[in-house]
Amino acid sequence: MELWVTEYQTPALGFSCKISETLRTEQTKFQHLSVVVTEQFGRMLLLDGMVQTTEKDEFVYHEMISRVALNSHPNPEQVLIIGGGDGGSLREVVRHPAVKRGVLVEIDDRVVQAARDFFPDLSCSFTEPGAEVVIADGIQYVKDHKNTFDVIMVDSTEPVGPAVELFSPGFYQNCFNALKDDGMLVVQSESPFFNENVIKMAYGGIKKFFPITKLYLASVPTYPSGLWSFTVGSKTHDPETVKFTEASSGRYYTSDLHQAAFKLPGFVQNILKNGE
Ligand code: AG3
Repeated sequence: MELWVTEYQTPALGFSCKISETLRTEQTKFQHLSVVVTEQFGRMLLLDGMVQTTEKDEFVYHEMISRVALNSHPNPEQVLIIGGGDGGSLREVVRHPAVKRGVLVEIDDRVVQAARDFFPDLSCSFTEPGAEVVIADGIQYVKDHKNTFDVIMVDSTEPVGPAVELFSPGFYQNCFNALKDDGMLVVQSESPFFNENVIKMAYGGIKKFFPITKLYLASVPTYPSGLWSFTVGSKTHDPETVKFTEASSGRYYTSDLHQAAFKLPGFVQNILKNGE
């Protein structure tokens, strides 16, 4: 018998992968978690039925949520990640030469455990020098830390369940306050094809507090529509300007692509205009 896993990306569209094995399926305190082995993308982590990461395409998202900010801030020594319990973003952060300390604040310890058990290429970050894993509510954590971080990254799930508040103006304001005077915030802001309103919320909310607010794109095959957005809020440095070059290239990220990612299709420009 063939087994398939399907994420209903919209009420009218399913994304299905043939699976050879289910490694874990459980209800945690916060969400439903599963880890399956897909033939196409290798191991896949799903939360509440939504694909979070796969072995084969994780590099796109993790490089792009991290390296754009890290390579446009002149000295990102102290970095905070909210969410991202799989460790992929933390891996990118602790590998960056300027970073002295990368703090990951994840609300659900079962996500961290699933990464330890099944995603060694992501969870390798947990034990690297400078890495700290805190199991706590990121919303409270940013409230409790003022003027502390150079870069904050919000590697959240969709704005449902525990993540709703991570897309609110109040949260962005607390991030602003948790950043130093030249700090930068970057958040994952969903698909311009299917989540126009999320983009408007993230971009509009960040723009209220950060003098420089910009959106950029990357292709993530396993996420809804395959085209994914990230929004950066910056206090002083322009995130479109690359400070490092070839040394920081990855499998997806390059210094040319850094700049190209900010060049937006017309319909995406319109989402931003209409959201203002
Ligand atoms: N966080 C963003 C995943 C959003 C995917 N949405 C969906 N599948 N509907 C990814 C966490 C990776 N560290």
